[in-house]
Amino acid sequence: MGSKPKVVVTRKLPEAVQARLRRDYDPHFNADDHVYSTDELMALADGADALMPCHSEQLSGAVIARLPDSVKAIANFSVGVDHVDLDAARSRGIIVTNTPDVLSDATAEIALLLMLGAARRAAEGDRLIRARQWRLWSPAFMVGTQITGKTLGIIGMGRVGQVTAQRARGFDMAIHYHNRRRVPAEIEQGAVYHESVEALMGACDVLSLHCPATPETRDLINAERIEWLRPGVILVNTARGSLIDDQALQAALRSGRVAAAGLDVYNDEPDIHPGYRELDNTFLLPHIGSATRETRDAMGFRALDNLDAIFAGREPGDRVA
Ligand code: 8YV
Repeated sequence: MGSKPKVVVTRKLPEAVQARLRRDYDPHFNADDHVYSTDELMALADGADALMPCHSEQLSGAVIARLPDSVKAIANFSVGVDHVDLDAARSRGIIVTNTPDVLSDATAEIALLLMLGAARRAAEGDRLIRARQWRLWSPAFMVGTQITGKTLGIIGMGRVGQVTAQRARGFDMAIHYHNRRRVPAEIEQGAVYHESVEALMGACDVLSLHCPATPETRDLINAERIEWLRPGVILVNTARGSLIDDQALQAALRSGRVAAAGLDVYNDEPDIHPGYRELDNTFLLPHIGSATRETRDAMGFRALDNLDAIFAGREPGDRVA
């Protein structure tokens, strides 16, 4: 091959990933790591061979329609691809890839952190101390819920769901799950399959969301389905904000129908629904599921493996369109 392929890297990536990009490609880096407007992205894409975006870039059908013909690939630095209109990419012959597997451990860690943080009122305790409001200790003080030995319901038994189940077994949790299809016994490891979301919801003490954001899963947790939950359930979301109807969840958190929620993802990030901030029984993180040094490197290398395959004329390992 003659000149190196031009790649627009939309956000700041780890140094080791940028070094490999410099070695093998002609990269454009985003010096101050701001989120590009569509016009900026189009100007940068002019003459580029590929984009390497994050979930912060909304590559809607209209945006993809405007991409120059030079762009042959979109190698996402993310496992979720709900920010990309895959049909639009397909219709323009643009190959799209993602980065599965490499963020499952990190994301499952955050799911467990949220579970524990919500159940044991971690954020509330932290706030109390910082505000110099901790005045007494009493057996009745800050009593939470124990997760040990409880039943964990997992919606979406994909890679992250499976690792979360495995870690939760360390807390002697019984695993129940719903998935589009039942998974094989060696993956199930004794987990109880529920054919419907509603049946699962009535069977668990903690519910953790791990399914992709699609039109079908939008508002999966809505007012109607919340009625199926066991009173006092703990809800955890490390998948996507669109799975939750914010108003409905906040009403359930206010009434205690849902005891607490641990959330890492939201609708309209970072301008999340303000109601979550007002509630004491929410444990909130700013979309850091995969934010570890190890995982960020691995995501970048995985995206680059996909680009390498594409520009070598091979089928990329993680093609989603
Ligand atoms: C990433 C994620 O940090 O990979 C995903 O789908 O949600 C996050 O863990 C982000 O998407 C990177 O673009």
